[in-house]
Amino acid sequence: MHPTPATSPQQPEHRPAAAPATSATSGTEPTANVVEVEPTATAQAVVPAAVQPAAGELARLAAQEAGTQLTPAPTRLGDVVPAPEQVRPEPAADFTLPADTTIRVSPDPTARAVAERLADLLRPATGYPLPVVEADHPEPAGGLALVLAEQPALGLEGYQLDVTPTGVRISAATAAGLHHGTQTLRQLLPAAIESTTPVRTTWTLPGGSITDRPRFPYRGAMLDVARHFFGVDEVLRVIDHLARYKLNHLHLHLTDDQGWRIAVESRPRLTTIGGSTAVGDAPGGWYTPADYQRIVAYAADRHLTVVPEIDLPGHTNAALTAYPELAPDGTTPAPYTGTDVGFSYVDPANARTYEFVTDVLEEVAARTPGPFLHIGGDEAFKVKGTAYTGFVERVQHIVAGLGKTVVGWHQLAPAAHNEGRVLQWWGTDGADPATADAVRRGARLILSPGNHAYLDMKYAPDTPIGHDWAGLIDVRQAYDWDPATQVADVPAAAVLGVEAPLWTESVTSLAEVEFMLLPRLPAIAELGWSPRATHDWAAFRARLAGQGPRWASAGIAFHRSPEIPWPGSPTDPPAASVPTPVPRPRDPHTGRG
Ligand code: TNX
Repeated sequence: MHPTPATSPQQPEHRPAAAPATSATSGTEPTANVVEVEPTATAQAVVPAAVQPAAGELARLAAQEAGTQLTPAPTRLGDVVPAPEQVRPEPAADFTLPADTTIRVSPDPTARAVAERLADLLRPATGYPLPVVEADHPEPAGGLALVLAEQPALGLEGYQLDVTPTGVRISAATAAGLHHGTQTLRQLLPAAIESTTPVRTTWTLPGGSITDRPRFPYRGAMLDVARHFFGVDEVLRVIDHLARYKLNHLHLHLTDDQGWRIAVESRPRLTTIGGSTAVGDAPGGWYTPADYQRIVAYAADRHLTVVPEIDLPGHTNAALTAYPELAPDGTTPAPYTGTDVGFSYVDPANARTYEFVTDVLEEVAARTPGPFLHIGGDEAFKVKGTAYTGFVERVQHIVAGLGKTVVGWHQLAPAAHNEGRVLQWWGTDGADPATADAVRRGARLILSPGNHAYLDMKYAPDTPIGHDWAGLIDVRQAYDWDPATQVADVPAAAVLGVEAPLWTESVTSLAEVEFMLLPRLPAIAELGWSPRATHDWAAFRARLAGQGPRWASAGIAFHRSPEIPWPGSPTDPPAASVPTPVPRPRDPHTGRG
């Protein structure tokens, strides 16, 4: 590792000058980890076109190991995660991309942007030029067509994909639908399509039609950038992973006791002081307005909405180190780099607290194009009863005044209803009368049950990072639940969707993020997208297995769960005994290695 100045072009986000950047600088290292995959028996790797950015030690190991041991099978039309609503294979209708493939697209800027993104995805591995051409009535004509057209049955995010001997056509009523269709197209190509360098192979798609649309409108993942800070480039890579599985929201947990990560121009010390720390001895850091804008824009290009969280009234030690006048006793607390929760809070009885909250939320709202502002509300153990509900009601009111929809952890439930408010359920026993009551009063729910969707839980007792307070979560545990019936006395109609949170007390690098996300994130994504009728563990694990070679091709670290039949020759050792590239163990309390 080498220290990276905060002004390095690859690190536009701010880091405190004194803190040597370690884990988060991994994206800047030159590397020799170009993935050499054997995509099919006939494929040959071509000389790498460019040096690729490193994804860290873990990713290197994962790519090397999985790339050599996972032999992808030919892709069938139904081999898509999340499972599409309808799949109609036509075995005689396979189509092979010619080297002169053109992407024809309806003359609409948002559709064109989807076509450009598709070309960006397909160019590295194919090495084809893939020009994008607008046409009033795009036809595949021996290539690819993206057609924007009225199709009420497909809704806001659905698409239709047809592979015929004359090409591939994706049609949708919205650019979001076209985008999801391109993610399906990507999965229908051989796994080597994920290679970052050209691969010589036959780019054949299985023939037939897919008609698809999501079960729930909200499908998200959360990244905690407060306990450990992740730079812009790392967040962008996480966005790529979310987009693959048709998620449409990225929730950023931007503030906590250990660090404040978003610049607020009217309260500069929040970041210069509050942003300088993280768990253990890890470097701090924060996003400038331009950094945050880059994240929001990159997400929007992939049809993801950013949901910023400013956690209040608890989880505020970092804010209090910067603005101690908000602390209940007015004294400056020591910076906190441990992993306890529930001790800090802004004073709900102090008028300046609400000025502070207004200043912060106003700026964050102004920079956030999406409709949601997340105000946390969890584990404020020292703000009880009406002090807590009164605080929440005032903050909900501030959010509404900014034209945003309030989201908060389900501890918000006892507070009065506020038009449109959304509670994020993270319980583990599926019953909570206060939440059910809030739903009766009009709240909608995002489901993140701790014992299924918490991606900071360990996979198994020997998983070297992560927690186990909500249990161990391997892939089946992540997959085997139903958002429509998860919380007692909450009707399916009140469920907005699902979200997989990744808390990062023990997660210190991009490779560790990927290791915890994959392969569980696709399980949660499938619960949010696919019709319940497709829910079937045996079928899911077989489809998920096909994603392994794709991650390997792309150099993405993942956990080789023994529950999944990762492809490989019969002589390979069983997955459980394959040495899995795992993060080194850490002290669960300090987060230190
Ligand atoms: C609980 S879940 C928290 C977080 C921790 C997490 C660790 C929730 C709303 N609060 O502060 O990081 O557990 O699993």
